[in-house]
Amino acid sequence: MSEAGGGRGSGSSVPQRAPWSLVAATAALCLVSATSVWPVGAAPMSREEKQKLGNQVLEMFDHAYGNYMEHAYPADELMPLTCRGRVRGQEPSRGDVDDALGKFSLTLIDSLDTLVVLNKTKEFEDAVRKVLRDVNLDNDVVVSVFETNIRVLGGLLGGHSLAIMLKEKGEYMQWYNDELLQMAKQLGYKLLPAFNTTSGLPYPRINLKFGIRKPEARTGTETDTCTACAGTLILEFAALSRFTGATIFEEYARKALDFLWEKRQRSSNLVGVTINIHTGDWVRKDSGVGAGIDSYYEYLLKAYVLLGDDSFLERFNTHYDAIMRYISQPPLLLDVHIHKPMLNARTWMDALLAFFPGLQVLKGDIRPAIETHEMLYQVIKKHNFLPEAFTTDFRVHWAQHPLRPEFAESTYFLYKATGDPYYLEVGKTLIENLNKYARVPCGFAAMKDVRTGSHEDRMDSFFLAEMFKYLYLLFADKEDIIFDIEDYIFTTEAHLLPLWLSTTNQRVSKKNTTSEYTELDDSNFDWTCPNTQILFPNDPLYAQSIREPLKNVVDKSCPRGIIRVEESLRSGAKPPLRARDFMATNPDHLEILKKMGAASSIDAEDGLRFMQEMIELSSQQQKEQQLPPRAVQIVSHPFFGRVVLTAGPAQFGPDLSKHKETRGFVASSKPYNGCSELTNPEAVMGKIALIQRGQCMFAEKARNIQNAGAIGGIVIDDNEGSSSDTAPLFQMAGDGKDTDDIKIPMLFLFSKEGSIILDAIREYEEVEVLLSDKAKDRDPEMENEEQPSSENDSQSAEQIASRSQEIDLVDQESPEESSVNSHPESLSPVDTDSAASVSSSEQDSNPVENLETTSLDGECTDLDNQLQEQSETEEDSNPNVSWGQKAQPIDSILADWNEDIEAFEMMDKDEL
Ligand code: DMJ
Repeated sequence: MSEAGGGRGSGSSVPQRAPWSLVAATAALCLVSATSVWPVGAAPMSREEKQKLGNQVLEMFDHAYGNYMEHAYPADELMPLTCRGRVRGQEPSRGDVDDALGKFSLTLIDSLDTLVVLNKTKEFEDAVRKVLRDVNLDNDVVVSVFETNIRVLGGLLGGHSLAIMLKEKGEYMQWYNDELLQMAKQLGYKLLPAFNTTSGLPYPRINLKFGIRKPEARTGTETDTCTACAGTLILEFAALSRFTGATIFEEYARKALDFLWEKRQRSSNLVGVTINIHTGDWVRKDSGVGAGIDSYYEYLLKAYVLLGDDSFLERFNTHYDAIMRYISQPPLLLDVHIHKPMLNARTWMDALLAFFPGLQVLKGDIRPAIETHEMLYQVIKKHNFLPEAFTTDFRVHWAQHPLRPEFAESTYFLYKATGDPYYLEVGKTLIENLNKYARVPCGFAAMKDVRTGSHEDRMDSFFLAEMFKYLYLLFADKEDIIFDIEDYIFTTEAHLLPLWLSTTNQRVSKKNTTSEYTELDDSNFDWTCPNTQILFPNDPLYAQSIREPLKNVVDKSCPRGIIRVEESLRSGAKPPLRARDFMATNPDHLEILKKMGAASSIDAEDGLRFMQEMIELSSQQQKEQQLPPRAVQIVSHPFFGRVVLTAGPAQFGPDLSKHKETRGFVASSKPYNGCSELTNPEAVMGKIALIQRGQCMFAEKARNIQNAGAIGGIVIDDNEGSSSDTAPLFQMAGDGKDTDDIKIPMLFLFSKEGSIILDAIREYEEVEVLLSDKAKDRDPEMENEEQPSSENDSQSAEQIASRSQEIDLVDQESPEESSVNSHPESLSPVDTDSAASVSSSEQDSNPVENLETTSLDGECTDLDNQLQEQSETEEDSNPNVSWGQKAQPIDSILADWNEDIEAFEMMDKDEL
């Protein structure tokens, strides 16, 4: 028995499965049985190929983990472009996303159980020793309760679970005496003050040292939290209780879940995205399965699997029924309003929902899982990664991609459920894309913009906790893993908790809520495991037959609500007026508008959608005035195209999306500000000139370097520390005059990105770059090279990074000679080029609308025409046809919809 209490300590005997664990076993059965019986028909992947891919995953993990340990540890995360650790307070704040960083070596803790899954037992043992030796959980830092729970508490518990497994096997971890569990318990107690609310819902943040609400804590005034933030605790907290015997953790997590359940919207059985932790009122009443809610649903089902408590399954099934009724519009999953669940609340989806097909597999509902997964895969095939948000017509809505693992997770579970080798091919594509587009000499860098292929200086800890686990397991056979993965459940961060916890320390009192579930529809259970036999009715091509119609869904899609429009066409109903077609001069349109919101709910639905579309259309039109971001790709040794920097466009000079990219070596101009005739034309002739921002207009700089024979220019920001990670996209304005004479492309880099180039020049002298609208495939030379052994490259990158810290910028001469003046206070009082505009695309706070509009409209002409014809025919035959019976004045309709409109506007502003 461990010191911590009655939990299963390291000396316990082999765990027994709980009687109810048939449930988990059954779910597991769903996952494994299909694998072994997959019939001939699909092209299987050979064992050799699977092993090759598994080894590739191992090598990639080594590259990510090795670089973190070498260049970032003990910092929380690696910054893979500058090859150093991200230490909170030492980098410009990124807002909420930094709340995961608690100065507790986050990536190391999050990676612990991945090491064991990947068979790196020795490294695991070393890592555990480092955690015990170095990690301090008592820092004066305000952290997210949710992130700390899933990543750190979950990481420690996953590490403990596998440490005791290894100890029991008798070879490794023989010295281990529940030390990780003790740390987990210490952390658990640190999180408990967050639950000090009347509702039992936790505050979103807590100070690790000072808790909450004390002046030193600097937190505790928040009133809202997200549903997932309050509803994603039960697995870790219950595991902590059951491992240690201290029931308080499980009790608190249950209480929060009970409260959320009570607050569900009773008519729709849906929950909103954010809730007031004091009053329990829904603050955001939109509801989906992605950002803000996702893991609440996941934890209800998994709590049932781990704890065997029927009430969790009943709640999950009730919610699932509502999700399938309102949110699921296969293959799409679209947010709706909790009070008006027939109304879509958005016309875009976020990347976090990619976990949902995996959850549907656990539920046993395979068909929609296959459909949604296939749709997501089509989006990935178009953009190489899943953008943070994309519209229902599959345009990029928010172009970032922080190497999220959800799609890999669903791919793994779908493979386990279907055994279809197609999913192995999907995994192979994910591996290829990661190596091709995200791999940098010092790790893997998040994508700043999937359209340009530019990078961001971040490698989130979940990349190691989740991505490598799921990818490795996808290709692994049972014998490739040193323990039975079926004995564990994955938390939302893919940490492993043993199923035997269900029968350990069950002393927590459970609320008897049976009577609350009377509305449950039994048909829910038709889909649960083990019904995969029915789902795969002797048809080896079942999964393929579900995917096939979706193969071209991305390229051939029609904007918004495809399915509902088609349905209305089929049923002979009049097609709704779409905002993009609306003309204020068309009397028919005005008539339709007047009638919207009248008695029938269809009219109201159309009206609300119309308003929503209008708002989106207008914000889209505003965004379309903005130029999209550009890319500066370093193509010379040792980068070979692997580092892609986000660059701001110029409102003058050639448009890089229409012209061929410009490739050339870089040279600093003299004077470095480029504000007068260059004194070193021989140095910049035929090259891409580097110029510092400030002192004159951008167009003037462009003319000066062009006159000196430069083929392009890169303006580097003189505001020290500025970075595309934290600043909105910047575009360089012209000088208000005719700029047609400027024939060379000009791009803008913030200081951090600029210093990567300047440091590369110091290191390698000859630095060649590509200026383009989108990163190009890396050099074939690079492909022939070994995968970066990391050593040379990362050493160089490290040197560059440390060099960049050392730059002491004193005058305005060439950086090669002296350095760059980057002190903001030394700016000339007339910083004329600061007249440049800042793009409103502000990626960090507002999604960027994709400007590559493709030819979607053209592709949809047929359907549009059909709709138009149908509409005309009906109008001809029945000129009095009306969509609503009781017309309301537009003002009153608008008043009715006011709340929804505000919600739409808010949603548009919200970050994921
Ligand atoms: C992970 O930290 C967890 O999976 C969480 O539930 C939400 N998503 C991130 C990774 O995208």
